[in-house]
Amino acid sequence: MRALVIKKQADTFFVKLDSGEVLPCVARKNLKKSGLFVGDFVELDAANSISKIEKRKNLLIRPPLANLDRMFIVVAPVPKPDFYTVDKLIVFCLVNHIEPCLCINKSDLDANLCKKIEKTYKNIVKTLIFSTLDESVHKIKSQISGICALAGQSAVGKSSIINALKKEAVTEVGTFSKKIERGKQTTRTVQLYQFGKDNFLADTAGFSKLDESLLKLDEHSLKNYFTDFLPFAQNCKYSSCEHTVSKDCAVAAAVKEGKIDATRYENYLKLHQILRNIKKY
Ligand SMILES: Nc1nc2c(ncn2[C@@H]2O[C@H](COP(=O)(O)OP(=O)(O)OP(=O)(O)O)[C@@H](O)[C@H]2O)c(=O)[nH]1
Ligand SMILES: [Mg+2]
Ligand SMILES: [Zn+2]
Repeated sequence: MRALVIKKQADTFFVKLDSGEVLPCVARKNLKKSGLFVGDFVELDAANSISKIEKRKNLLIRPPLANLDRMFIVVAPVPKPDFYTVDKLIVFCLVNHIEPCLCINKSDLDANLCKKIEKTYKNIVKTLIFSTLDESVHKIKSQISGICALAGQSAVGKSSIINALKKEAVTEVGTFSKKIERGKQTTRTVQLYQFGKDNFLADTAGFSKLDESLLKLDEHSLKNYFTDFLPFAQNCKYSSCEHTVSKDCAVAAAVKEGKIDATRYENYLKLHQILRNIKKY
């Protein structure tokens, strides 16, 4: 029988069957060793033990989560937006076949700044503007497709989004005693909340300080993941141009003309430099 791991608690894996039923299961020893993660699609044997893991689309380490389809990258007017983190997360998504969606939260605080952020990013990723303080937060619901997770710097409102939508989650998995819940918090378990039949949102506080080494990318290919540079890059004098020096570079020229966002370009240069240095060691 096929199932999806939606929560892990000590040695117990909570799996959702196609019927919608949620079962607590154990995994065969060999699987436990090689690793079994929330987001894994698995096979159950006759005794309801997990006997097989399906091939993964991707696997994230921090937070541990398999088969992520979509990432909601959250920013807000407060705390001051960290666009380096945003741009890095977008690259991370594209490299790992995850669809990025930029969520601009706390629109109640500064609607103009939210619109400005939207203008910069709307041709790069899907963008949503909302506030968790009113109904607009529900815009995110129709975007929850497959296995999704929230990402972004601390205090942008990721947990608030989960809390605003939680009422509508189909399954809130497991009712554990308060004591057990408290004991588990230190291990920072990942949990999938279900919205509709096959759509899930992970409640996690990870990703915010994603390590550049996790991009698993060499600096030469970074330019391909800044999709807003591509139309200009065709006019660089050399097709191998990595847009790091302004001579003969149409991307650098487009930045000067205000056709490419200057902060994005700075973030590109910073990331390019860091990836180049990582490779040396
Ligand atoms: N004004 C306003 N405040 C908000 C909104 N959403 C969240 N907040 C507040 O922002 C603060 C941080 O929210 P959290 O949901 O804890 O942020 P987080 O992203 O989960 O933070 P970490 O768990 O540290 O990564 C809280 O004080 C929330 O009440 C919003 O739409 N408008
Ligand atoms: Mg939180
Ligand atoms: Zn160039």
